[in-house]
Amino acid sequence: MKIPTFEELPIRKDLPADCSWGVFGDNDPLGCLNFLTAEGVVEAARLVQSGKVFRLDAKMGFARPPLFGRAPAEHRVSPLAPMANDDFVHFNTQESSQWDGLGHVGHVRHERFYSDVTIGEVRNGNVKLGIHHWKDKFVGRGLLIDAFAYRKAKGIPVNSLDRDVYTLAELQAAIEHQGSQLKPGTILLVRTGWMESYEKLSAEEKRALAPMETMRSAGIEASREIVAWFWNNRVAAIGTDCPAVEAFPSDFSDEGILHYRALPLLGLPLGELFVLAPLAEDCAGDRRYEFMLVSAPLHVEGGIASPPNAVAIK
Ligand code: UVW
Repeated sequence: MKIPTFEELPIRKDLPADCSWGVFGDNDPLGCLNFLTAEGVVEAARLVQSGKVFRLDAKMGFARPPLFGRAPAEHRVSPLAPMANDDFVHFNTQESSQWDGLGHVGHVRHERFYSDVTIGEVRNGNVKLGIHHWKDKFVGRGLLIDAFAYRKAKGIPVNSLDRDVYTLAELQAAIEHQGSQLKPGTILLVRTGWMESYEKLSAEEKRALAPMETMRSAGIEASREIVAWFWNNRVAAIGTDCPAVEAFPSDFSDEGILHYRALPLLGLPLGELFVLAPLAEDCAGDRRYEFMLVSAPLHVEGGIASPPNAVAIK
């Protein structure tokens, strides 16, 4: 299948600029996950050499209170028989680590989600873009860009708990610094250092940071150039250890933000609040920043988002 370059998008004149709609067929629910292939899974399995497994999800409920005003998770044990138990977990799929599904954010001006889907379609079952379409698609080569370590190595200050932007040039330089390569069909993980800084805050400081109005975070550049680079390199998804992938605050009335460029326009899954520090430490130790990544999102018909349920296997 011939994939157009970013500069050749959109594939029809009546479609929004910089969108990939129709490249993988009408009503495609996968977006850039289409760059993950069966051959890619076999190649990714060859990267498993030490047998070390790194869980990429934070514990449910790690953020107290949850960020952006989201509700806390509830867990209740329910007796089934005198010596048997069940339990219930009631949670917002974005209260901890998460993949933003393609029904999460629609474009502010075009008022459409990926594949030209309407808000009505998403809110009435989300049949076309539900997370269930990803149930067995999210496996392939992972590559960690340790942008945080790169900055430290170069003596560039980082303030993860402020609106500090990791530029495209820095991500590219970090890849070179690591001796890594960006290959087609890669799930990118980018470490900003946010999670570790957050963990060091006091309970009071966490409470003060959590609301939408006061949240501040480092993140990656939001630009046409960076999404062109992702698309032209066949990046399948991006997971980060910060709350919004892009630096926050970001202005949701600005159609240039990464949430619009990635989710509705390109169908590029965004992952937030991933645990990357233990993986980064291991990668620095053996200088191998690539691994097999296995993510099994919730099998929920019409789901909007999901904990990644992800492991990196080295
Ligand atoms: C924000 O930018 C608010 O992030 P999320 O994808 O969690 O909605």
